[in-house]
Amino acid sequence: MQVSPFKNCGAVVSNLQLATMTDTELVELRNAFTEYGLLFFRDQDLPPQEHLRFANRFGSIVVNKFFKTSADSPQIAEVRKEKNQQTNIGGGWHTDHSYDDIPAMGSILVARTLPKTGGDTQFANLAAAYDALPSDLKTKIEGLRAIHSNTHLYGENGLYRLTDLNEQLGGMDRVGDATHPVVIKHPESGRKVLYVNPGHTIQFEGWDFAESRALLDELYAHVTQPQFTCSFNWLPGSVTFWDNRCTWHQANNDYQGQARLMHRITLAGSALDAA
Ligand SMILES: O=C(O)CCC(=O)C(=O)O
Ligand SMILES: [Fe+2]
Repeated sequence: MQVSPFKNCGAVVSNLQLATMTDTELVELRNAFTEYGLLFFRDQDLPPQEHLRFANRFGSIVVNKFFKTSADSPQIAEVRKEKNQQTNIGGGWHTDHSYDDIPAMGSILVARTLPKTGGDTQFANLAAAYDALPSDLKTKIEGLRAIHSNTHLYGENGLYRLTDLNEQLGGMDRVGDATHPVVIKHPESGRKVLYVNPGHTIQFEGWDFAESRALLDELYAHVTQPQFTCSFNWLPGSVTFWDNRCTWHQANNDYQGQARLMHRITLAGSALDAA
């Protein structure tokens, strides 16, 4: 198994087949996951049952409350865009399930149907972004907590409900909020990480909306600089495994008229403590 840093975030793991890896390789993979928080794999043979088996070897599965699940398994979420559909899932920067009290640890995404071109996924490295924050911003956000929600996306009249993605979504009654520290101590690496994201963070606890908006926008402008982000181009057999506590991602929606289907399994995490 070989682990090579990828652009500005994450690493490519080669010489490893996820479906047949040994327990020793699994330990190495855990270490790489803790170090990089974002791993890319090529040329994998990972049919749904092997996708599930890999997920269960690594952690315990948690099911998304809103996405349709695959006919292969109720534990596999479909990230689907039909040929005639305009809106895609995850088209803006976010991290998965930050609206839960105990957010998901990671997500394992497997390519099933890809457009001829386009449909890359972009990632951001929130540990590196935190480290590089100007010290006055670090001081400003120390000790803050933020409210994360899904109501504005998946609730009645939520953003996604007003698009042609709605047919693929359920769980309108399962919306809710959670609060988390703005700077968390990563549960495994111990690193300080900026834990707010454009998709789900709505405001800082105890702050008004406009004040929150201004600081969130400042933080987001910092994170989305090229030195903290990268783009991954999917090929048949590609798999990506990201840590939701220290990355953001967004799926490019630049392949109108073509279908794209990904299978996602999400792994359960632990409560997040302030750094
Ligand atoms: O389709 C993608 O590339 C990513 C979509 C997404 O946000 C997810 O699977 O969590
Ligand atoms: Fe996502």
